[in-house]
Amino acid sequence: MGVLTVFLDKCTNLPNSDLMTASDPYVRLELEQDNWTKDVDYGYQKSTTKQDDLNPVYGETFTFNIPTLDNMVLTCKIKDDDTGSFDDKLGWCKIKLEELGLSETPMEIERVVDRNVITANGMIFLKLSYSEKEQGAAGGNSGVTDEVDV
Ligand SMILES: [Ca+2]
Ligand SMILES: [Ca+2]
Ligand SMILES: [Ca+2]
Repeated sequence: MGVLTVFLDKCTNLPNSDLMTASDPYVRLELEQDNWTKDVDYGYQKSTTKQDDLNPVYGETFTFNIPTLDNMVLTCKIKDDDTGSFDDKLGWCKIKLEELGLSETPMEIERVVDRNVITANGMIFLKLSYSEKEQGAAGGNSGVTDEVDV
């Protein structure tokens, strides 16, 4: 097993979708293995919501336990928190992890999430790293598996 670490830095120039105030953006990180035959879902994680902020700074770290980077796709969806109605979409991007050559040293990634002609594009800024972690590899106790409470 390995561990994918996603450091969500910030977003910039997000579109506004609220009438009297600015958008209240949060980021939903979805991880999926996009296979030829059958896709494998590795779930999603959500950032906090930043109230009335089109340039939200998060500084939040998320980890996913995954067996490999092969065919892995990280989808970032940015949405506006709207109580009482469906959350508006503010932007999204798909990042193919296999092509990046990730290592344990965090790699800075910036992607367009909302393409604009006149104004600046909406962007997301992340740092991604991946480490292959051996399970239960503490000393030479072969045959003994560490139990981890979740
Ligand atoms: Ca809205
Ligand atoms: Ca708002
Ligand atoms: Ca809102």
